[in-house]
Amino acid sequence: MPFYLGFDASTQSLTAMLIEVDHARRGVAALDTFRYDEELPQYGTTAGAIRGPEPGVVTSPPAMWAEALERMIARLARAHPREVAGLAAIAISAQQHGSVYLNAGGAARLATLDPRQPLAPQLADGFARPVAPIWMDSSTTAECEAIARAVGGHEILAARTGSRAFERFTGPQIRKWATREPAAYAATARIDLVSSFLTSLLIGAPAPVDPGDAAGTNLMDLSTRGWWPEAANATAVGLARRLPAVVDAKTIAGRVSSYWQRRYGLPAARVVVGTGDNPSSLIGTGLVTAGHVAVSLGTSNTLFGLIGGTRTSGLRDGHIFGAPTGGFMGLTCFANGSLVREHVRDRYQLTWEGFSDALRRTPPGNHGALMLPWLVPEITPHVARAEVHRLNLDAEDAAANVRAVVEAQMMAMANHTNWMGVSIREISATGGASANPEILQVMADVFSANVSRLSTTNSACLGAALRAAHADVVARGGPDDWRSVIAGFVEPAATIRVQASPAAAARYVDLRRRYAAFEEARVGPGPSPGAQ
Ligand code: XUL
Repeated sequence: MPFYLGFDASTQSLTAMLIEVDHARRGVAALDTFRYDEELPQYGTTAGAIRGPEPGVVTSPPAMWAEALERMIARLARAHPREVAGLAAIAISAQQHGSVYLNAGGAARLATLDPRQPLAPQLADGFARPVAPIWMDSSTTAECEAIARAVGGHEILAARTGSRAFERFTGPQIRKWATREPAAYAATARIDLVSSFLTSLLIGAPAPVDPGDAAGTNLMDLSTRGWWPEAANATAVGLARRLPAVVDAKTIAGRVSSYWQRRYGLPAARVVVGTGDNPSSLIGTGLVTAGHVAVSLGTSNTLFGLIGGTRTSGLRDGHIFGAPTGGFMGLTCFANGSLVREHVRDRYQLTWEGFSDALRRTPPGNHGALMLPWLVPEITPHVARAEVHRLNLDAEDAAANVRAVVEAQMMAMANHTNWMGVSIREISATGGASANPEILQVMADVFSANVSRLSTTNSACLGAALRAAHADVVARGGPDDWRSVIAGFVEPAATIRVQASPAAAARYVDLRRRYAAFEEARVGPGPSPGAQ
């Protein structure tokens, strides 16, 4: 009776989900999560990250991720020995864009880890760079422009790689490191994405990346699903040989290494190539066919769905990534997600129940009050510095400010996803805040769509476990059939299904236009895709 294990290494926490996939029994056998700040305080992170020293710089310690992985495996082996012994395959989902820099010793050490010793200290001198820049970093505007200029402009970069140059993308981050620290870059043997770093730790060898995560680098050619030499050359000298291979998303990267087998009694289970949290959520929300989108309300807010073709012309706000199902997915990402919701809750000394109550007590449209809640530099639209703006809104009115934040997040998502060319009638909501029906009601009204919440809010982690199951079935010679793999796992929770109120939806037609004008007045229409 096979069990499958998915890990989701998100910005703030590591989650593990064990699922059982059998004809008779299908379901979640175990779920465990821990927050880095609380369980590994010695790394000094806040919400999993370290800000500064320069403005816009946001990093995490990769050693913390390695230690978190080991602690989680130890916990699972202790608490669920039967399921762990029956593991057939494992897959990683991880925050996208972050990069881990190993020196030659670090890359070689993967294969020679001593099972009598903990993992993190054995890697300590293997990092060419002790920190990993993560997706919240917004410090590479100059590098974005330089890379775009070198390949012929943002529009060409978008057409080839699925995105114009974005500050958090791995390519601009690598360029900054390589130009500022040339000696350390020269000593870098390998640059991993977070997903391939953790997968490498599991298999004890350098792991590849899939086209979902590789597309978040500004370095992958969508048409070949391999690295684009021009972009690699525009980014850093000798980059291509330092990058992991890009392979199909159902590739088995290796087997669980002897380190984990000997230290924690894991079987030699298959390990599937890892992917980003958004491609993984695509599976975990059951979006294996086009025409349906998901909104994830996590540290970042993202809206994504499968798309037909690649629609890259004029691509300014969003991204095209490879999808785990083999085609392409569109995605738009907003940096001001859960941190903003938590900030308003705390600023007005509310509980989450009080937050919901504020939404219940205020009318859709908020009497015309608007807010631009950019507490951290925003990705969509591009806002370089944290700033908050209010219009017709009293900063002391707690309830109106709660509604203004939620409406702003939903209107920004609705306005900035037109490029996907999908008419949005059905939304699957996921991520922590999707547990809140009042937030989902605002989503339904703003998008004028039906919203359903799936029974898990951990869709990235579920997606990882399902990817493990799918790749294992295919590796055993079974059918490449996503529908049968996800069946029974991604049904919408019966309890939460929200419909738009026609009256409220009508009010947002005008308010969305006013929100767009307010936004444009503050940031301008943004860099044109052709601008250099
Ligand atoms: C997507 C993005 C975030 C991260 C963190 O482009 O930057 O969603 O993957 O979750």
